[in-house]
Amino acid sequence: MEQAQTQKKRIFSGIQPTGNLTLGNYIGALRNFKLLEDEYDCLYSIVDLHAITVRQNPAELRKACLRTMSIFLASGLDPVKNIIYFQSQVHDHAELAWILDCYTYMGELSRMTQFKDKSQKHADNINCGLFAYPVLMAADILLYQSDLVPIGVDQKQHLELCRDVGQRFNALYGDTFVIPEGYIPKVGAKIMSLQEPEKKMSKSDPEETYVAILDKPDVIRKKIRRAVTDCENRVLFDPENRPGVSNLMSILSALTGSSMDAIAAEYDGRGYGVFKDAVADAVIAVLEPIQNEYDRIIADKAFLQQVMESGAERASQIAHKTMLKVRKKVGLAAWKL
Ligand code: ATP
Ligand code: LTN
Repeated sequence: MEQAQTQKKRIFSGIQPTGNLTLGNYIGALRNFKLLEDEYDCLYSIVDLHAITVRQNPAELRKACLRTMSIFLASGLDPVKNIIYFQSQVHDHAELAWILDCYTYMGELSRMTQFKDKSQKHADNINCGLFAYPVLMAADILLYQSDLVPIGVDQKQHLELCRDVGQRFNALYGDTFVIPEGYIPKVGAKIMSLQEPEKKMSKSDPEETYVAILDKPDVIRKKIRRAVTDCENRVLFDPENRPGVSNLMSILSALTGSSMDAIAAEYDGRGYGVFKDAVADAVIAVLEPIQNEYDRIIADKAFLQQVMESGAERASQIAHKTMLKVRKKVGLAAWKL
């Protein structure tokens, strides 16, 4: 008798459909999704419930959801190998988040740096969803019994919280959830703003601070040429003292695989103009093919609809199993799922 095939490990990650996806999202998260699709069982979600923790224009949000899904597909993710879907179309996310809210402490959530940052940015709308955002993220991950979570370094604190809540639940009720590990890239886990290189590149900041995945080549070149560096004209990796040039070196290294030493050896002494053009060339070489695919995919609404429906259905099947287990453990009616 042939042995049953061993189950592949599972991956879950999510990206918010807010604004334009950036080069930071691509290097820190999206391109790793593709690298992992053969070795793992992967779910990639467009986390629209997370997006509404800050005010969104409804029509714009719906479009951004489709744009984000099209970018996932254009970057090469296979919708058969991977489950690609909208978070809000699998109701179990919200249900598990509510249950886990009851196992998460106010003190834990008050310490989250993203909550502190976003409360400052949106001082007129510090809502409960923004506060409980990391619990919904924990629910996303735990719902699928995920082993690995590809993220940029800014999400490390949220992943720690997810592990803590999962472990707390397991300790109370016996093994229920797989406790996940993060998958954070060695280079490019935190791409910085082009204008304020001490800050993370973020899609909700002004246009000139980021390269969007969909920026056309001339715009990419212009933005990189205008990126803040310093007046020393040296191409040396030193994030503390030369954050701007070090950020550009990280981008080049992440996209070409060259080491920082090799980049310094090639470009130091040749001036920032030559170096910035090389960075722009590397970014364009990676993004242009994605943009061409994107134009084709975003126009194919029937295909998008089919990916969306089958993704939600496949995700729901896995999610339901966990929910049944969780409902039994906490004492909720569990026979009607
Ligand atoms: P926002 O600015 O709207 O808060 P964001 O740009 O941080 O959003 P998310 O949707 O929250 O984007 O993040 C999606 C993924 O991209 C996460 O895994 C996150 O860690 C990663 N990521 C985001 N920005 C960067 C960055 N500058 N460098 C590396 N990874 C990043
Ligand atoms: N919180 C993440 C997006 C996100 C996520 C997830 C990432 C929501 N759920 C689950 C990994 C796994 C962010 O703001 N970048």
